[in-house]
Amino acid sequence: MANTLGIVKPDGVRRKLVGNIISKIEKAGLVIRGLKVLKLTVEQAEKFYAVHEGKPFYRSLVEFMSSGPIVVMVIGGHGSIEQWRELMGATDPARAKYNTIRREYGTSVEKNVVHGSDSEETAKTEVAFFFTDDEILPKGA
Ligand code: IDP
Ligand code: MG
Repeated sequence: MANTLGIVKPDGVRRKLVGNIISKIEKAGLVIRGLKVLKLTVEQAEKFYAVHEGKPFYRSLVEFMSSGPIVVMVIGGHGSIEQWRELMGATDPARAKYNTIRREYGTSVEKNVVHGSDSEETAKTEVAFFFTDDEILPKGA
């Protein structure tokens, strides 16, 4: 029952998709245990995506992710990591399954509306990147 990190990226916030995305999460039986609106500095975006440093899309990704407000969420519930990745769909919206968020709303590989941690390990570090323990609702709260 691990928590995972979800982000509505700047394109999703700009297009007012936040409510819709949260609704999909709750309808899937997952639980919002933490929620914030914030704007990343370039330095914060570089650090968050450090694993992609050196890749051809890194500079543009960092610029995009720091271009406007984002919504960061701690998502909990049974199988939250896999379930949230499933709801999001594949990285490239054109290849994502129908009825996934990225397929429905994504406009490019980069501007794909949402982020989700990809393993228990990254979920832990990514949640801690944005939330202290006392900012996250405990299970059963
Ligand atoms: P993920 O978000 O599905 O886990 P990652 O490979 O971890 O995908 O890439 C992180 C983010 O970097 C993607 O969500 C997307 O915004 C961007 N990205 C990944 N691959 C490309 C690419 O080939 N071109 C442009 N942007 C990319
Ligand atoms: Mg990833």
